[in-house]
Amino acid sequence: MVARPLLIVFGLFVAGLVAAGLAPENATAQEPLRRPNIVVVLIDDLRFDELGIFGADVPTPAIDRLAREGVIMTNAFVTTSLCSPSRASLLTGLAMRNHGVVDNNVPLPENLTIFPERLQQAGYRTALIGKWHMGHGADQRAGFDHWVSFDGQGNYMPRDLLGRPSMLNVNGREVPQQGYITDELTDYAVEWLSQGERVQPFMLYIGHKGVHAPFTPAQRHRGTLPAEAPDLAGLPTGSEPGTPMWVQNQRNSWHGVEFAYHDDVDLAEFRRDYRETLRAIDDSVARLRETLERLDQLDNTIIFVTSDNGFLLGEHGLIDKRNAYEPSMRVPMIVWGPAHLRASGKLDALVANIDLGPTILDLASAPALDAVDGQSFAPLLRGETAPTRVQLVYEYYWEFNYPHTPTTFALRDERFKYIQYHGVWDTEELFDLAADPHETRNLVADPAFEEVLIAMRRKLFDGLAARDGGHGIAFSRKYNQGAVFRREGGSTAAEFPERWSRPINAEDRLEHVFPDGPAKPAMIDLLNRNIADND
Ligand SMILES: [Ca+2]
Repeated sequence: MVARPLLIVFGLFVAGLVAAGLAPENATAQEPLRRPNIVVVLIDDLRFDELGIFGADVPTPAIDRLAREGVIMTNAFVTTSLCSPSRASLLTGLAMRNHGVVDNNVPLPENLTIFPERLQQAGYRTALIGKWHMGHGADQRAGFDHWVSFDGQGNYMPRDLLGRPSMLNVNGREVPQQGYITDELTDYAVEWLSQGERVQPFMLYIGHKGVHAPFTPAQRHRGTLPAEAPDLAGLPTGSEPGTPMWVQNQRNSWHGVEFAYHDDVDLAEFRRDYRETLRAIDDSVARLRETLERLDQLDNTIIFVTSDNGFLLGEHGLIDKRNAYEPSMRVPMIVWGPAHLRASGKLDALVANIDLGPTILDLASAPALDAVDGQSFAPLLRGETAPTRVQLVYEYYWEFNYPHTPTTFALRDERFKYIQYHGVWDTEELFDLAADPHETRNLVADPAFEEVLIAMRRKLFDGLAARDGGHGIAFSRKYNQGAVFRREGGSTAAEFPERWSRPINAEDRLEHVFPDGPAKPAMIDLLNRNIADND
């Protein structure tokens, strides 16, 4: 495999390398392998199941068609469920603790290499069109030959909520936004695709503003879908025994169903708006496909459709993302490219946002990134057998502006998920996803799962080690008190778990001194006896 990137980059030497037996098996001296174009459609906050093909009541025919003709990664996750940190992971292949974009305010460090830079080195033309959203400003970044972006979250419409014009940075020029953002970004993408000479492969990274809240559908889609409340039957309500206190408290907050966005959000209308906003993105995918077809580039293009994080729609009594529950950390991942990918249908391997860059570089036969936490799943897409990821480490760092979600560390393997909260006085969580896929039964206090708990705690700590082997927490400068309001007359603060209730001088009052394990009860006994002897 070492020779392959060289072979592809330096096409002039193809014949010689083929003679030396170093060519890919499906290339011949007469017909050198064409390097695929890459299109990444990054949708914001799209949960794993909110597409027509997954049964959602929203027409997404263009994305559904890509999924039907391509590959659906059924176990795709983010290693951090927040816009900027996840976007940094998508571009660098690094986990949050290693790229340092710990919240939505921190810029991507300039010294980090992103996968588009490697594509440029391999002869690709590259474009970022849409949301960058790491730090503030919209200035062009290394790795992109063409740049159309906006500050932060951007705006759906040409004026923001304060009436100020929405501005785009188009290759360094300040250009006012003219219309609805999803359509306008698509216009820019179509224009760029249409301009290129066909001697170089290209990579288009289109980062949509949609479907981020507050959901704002295109005018043509408003009122096109019914407002139906999500069916939450069988899903966690946030009142199950063993539910963390922070979850119960968040219910009546900016990110809870009782006081969502400090408003009286109706979940049925909320989801309708979400879905109607998604429709313009499906239109965008259709236009990009038509454009590639018109340019005779479709067959030589691999298209990724994914999201930077999931989104809760009432599960656990919550909305939004950030937490390590499945609807938050699970994302759609569709890969289309029948001419290049032998796999089709559904692939169940565990993949993550940190794998996107390594996978694209692998498919493009471009040089790999020097240091990554992700791994390529291109072999699976090519229909080869390859070792797959056995576990995912998840991390989210507390943000002062949304203080309801604590710093969260989690370990997810194919069966279990263990979640640990840092910096708060609260319970851990352990779920058996095979028996309880919706995470309704916290097994952390179940003696039958004690060994699993102990092993996962250890694996999580080891997995969270930074590149220097250490563990660190970073945070952002506080600039206001954050969204701290509570609804008048709403829920009061949560009670502590009953299992933590103790009388004075309980036998196990010092149990926190010892690590959990078979030896612990005897050690507690011994300690109690020693204390009694010394009385
Ligand atoms: Ca997001």
